[in-house]
Amino acid sequence: MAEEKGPTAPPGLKIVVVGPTQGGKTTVSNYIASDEAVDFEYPFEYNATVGVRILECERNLGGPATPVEVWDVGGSTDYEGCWPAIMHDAHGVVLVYNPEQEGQVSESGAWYEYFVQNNDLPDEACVVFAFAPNAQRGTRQRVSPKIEHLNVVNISLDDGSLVKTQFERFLKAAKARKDSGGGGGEAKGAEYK
Ligand SMILES: Nc1nc2c(ncn2[C@@H]2O[C@H](COP(=O)(O)OP(=O)(O)OP(=O)(O)O)[C@@H](O)[C@H]2O)c(=O)[nH]1
Ligand SMILES: [Mg+2]
Repeated sequence: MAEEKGPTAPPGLKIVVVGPTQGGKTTVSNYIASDEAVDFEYPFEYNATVGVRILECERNLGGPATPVEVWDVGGSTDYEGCWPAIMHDAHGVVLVYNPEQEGQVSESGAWYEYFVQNNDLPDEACVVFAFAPNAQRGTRQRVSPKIEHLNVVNISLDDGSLVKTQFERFLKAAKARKDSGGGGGEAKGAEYK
């Protein structure tokens, strides 16, 4: 029989993937939530995400496997009304934009302000993937001055494994923050002893 539990924090991590429309959020989300050593897809068909999709996976971050929810948010501002609910209890934000699209470079700053700063998340709770699908490795990509102090990782379609490594490192840090009772999620502003 299930043991009755006290009001403890849920065991998992909630990660919200945001950024301008067609920046590559769904592409990156599918990749980071997959358990297979898949690579980014060829050929590619774009379908706008309506509202939000939630992908569930488990990751070994030390100790028992950690359940991870990846919330892939549609980039259209039509769903803006849902954003506060989407951000509720989030432990981290993955910001994805296409650095070869001028509009997306400046928009990425606004996404950071809304989803990270306005939610009182620390900058460490945000990783940025600048996704230029067909860029040559080593190409210097454009970054908005508002987010250049963050961990900005340049990726192309050849960089699937780099995304996985960076995401795992990001999750480990998010788990450490959560376990120590700080930096977002249900632990925000609370003191756990
Ligand atoms: N996986 C993949 N992505 C590509 C390819 N070619 C282009 N892309 C990029 O992927 C982008 C859109 O993909 P999505 O991941 O669906 O974009 P999104 O950010 O989820 O878009 P919304 O859901 O509308 O907010 C395209 O606009 C291209 O920049 C390709 O061959 N494979
Ligand atoms: Mg999408």
